[in-house]
Amino acid sequence: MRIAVLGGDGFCGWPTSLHLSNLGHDVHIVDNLSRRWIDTELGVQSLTPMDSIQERCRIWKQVSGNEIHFHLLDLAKEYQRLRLWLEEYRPDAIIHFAEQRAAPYSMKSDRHKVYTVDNNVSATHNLLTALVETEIDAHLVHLGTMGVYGYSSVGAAIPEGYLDVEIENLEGEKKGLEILYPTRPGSVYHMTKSLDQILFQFYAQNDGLRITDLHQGIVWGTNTDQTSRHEQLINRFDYDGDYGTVLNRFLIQAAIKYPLTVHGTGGQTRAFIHIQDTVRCVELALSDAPERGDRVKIFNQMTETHRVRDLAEMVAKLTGSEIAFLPNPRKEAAENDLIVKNDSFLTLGLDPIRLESGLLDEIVHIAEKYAHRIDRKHVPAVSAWTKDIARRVVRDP
Ligand code: NAD
Ligand code: USQ
Repeated sequence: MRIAVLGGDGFCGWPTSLHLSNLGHDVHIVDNLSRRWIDTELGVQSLTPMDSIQERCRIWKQVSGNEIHFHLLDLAKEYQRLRLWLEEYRPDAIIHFAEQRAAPYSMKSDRHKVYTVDNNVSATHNLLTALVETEIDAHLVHLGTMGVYGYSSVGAAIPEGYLDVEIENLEGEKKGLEILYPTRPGSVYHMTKSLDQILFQFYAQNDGLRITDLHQGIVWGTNTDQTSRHEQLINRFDYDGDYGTVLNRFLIQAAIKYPLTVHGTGGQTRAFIHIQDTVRCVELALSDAPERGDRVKIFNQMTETHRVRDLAEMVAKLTGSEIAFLPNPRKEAAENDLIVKNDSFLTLGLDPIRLESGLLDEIVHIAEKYAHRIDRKHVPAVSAWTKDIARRVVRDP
């Protein structure tokens, strides 16, 4: 297939591009490199040394013999170029990773909120309307998030997208209705992913677009089979207070003897998936495309759930680190349970990598190896969800 990977220079997009290219697909990365600019804005860099996207593609060709093409294009701001690009390349499938993905970055200031909404909602909508206009019947696979649902426990499993409810009509008769499982996003970033869901529902229903939305948990780990093939193919690894995700942050904190930064009691339960399983899930989703006229297919893309304090204890046990319980910079439930249905991918053949088996390897081969690249001042998470919370944020545990 000819596959467009939008956001293919990012943490999930790069290993996915390599994985699909390795399977023999003709891969075209489209990216505006905004994530690299945001590193510059924040004064941070990936823990792992990343080459330019052009250099990465050159090395991949050398290692595999396969070509990955790179196209510099802003999906949110360059609608006409996007349409022309689609008309010229006519992909069979499109994987859409191209959004601002950090919740803390999206809550930093009013400017960051505006940027995140403008970028994410416009990118998704521009893509959908361009597909309609060009009459390209590509299967669109979008990376959404588990966090659209919020974390208020009701003791029931989160289904894969839809909920059957019963309502009473004016005659007092009970009628069945299928609705999108209700969202309750916990950040401006997560809110944009909830808005994406409505855009997908509309374009699938109105124009017959074929869409799969992957509601992914927190991705951990760094390398995949393909990024490990050459040191210059290494994946990015974010550790700073805005873009670093919780488990990857604990791993680098352990490597530099920084107390593990647990927000609040650490009673937050979240869904996780290894980056190797992310790329496999995208492959599986591509093999199971919806037909024209189908509702949006929604998969929960996660393999296990953990409480933040349990993760900190696991890392502390492996490394001897201290744990610091800090005032939470976010507005979120202090404690929650989380049960998630993920039958679709298991049925399609996913055999998940478990956290216990991969953690030590990640500490030794990534966190400790590149510890000299860490700037300690960028480790604290200081982006506060409200002005009140900002007054209580701790900058140095
Ligand atoms: P990332 O920031 O590393 O990659 C996103 C890429 O998209 C970057 O290369 C960026 O330059 C590009 N991009 C952003 N806006 C663009 C635009 N307007 N036009 C063109 N390119 C643009 O993020 P990631 O961690 O790889 O996440 C990819 C997707 O997966 C995101 O949509 C995110 O919401 C979702 N996701 C990520 C995680 C995670 O833990 N990393 C978990 C669940 C879901
Ligand atoms: N947390 C800590 N200490 C830290 C960092 C985070 O206790 O040093 C806590 C947070 O308060 C939160 C939890 O860990 O309760 C998860 O935070 P995170 O930054 O790892 O994850 P999140 O903000 O939810 O966002 C990440 C990705 C996002 C993706 C989402 C999947 O950045 O792109 O959509 O995970 S999910 O969480 O399932 O919505």
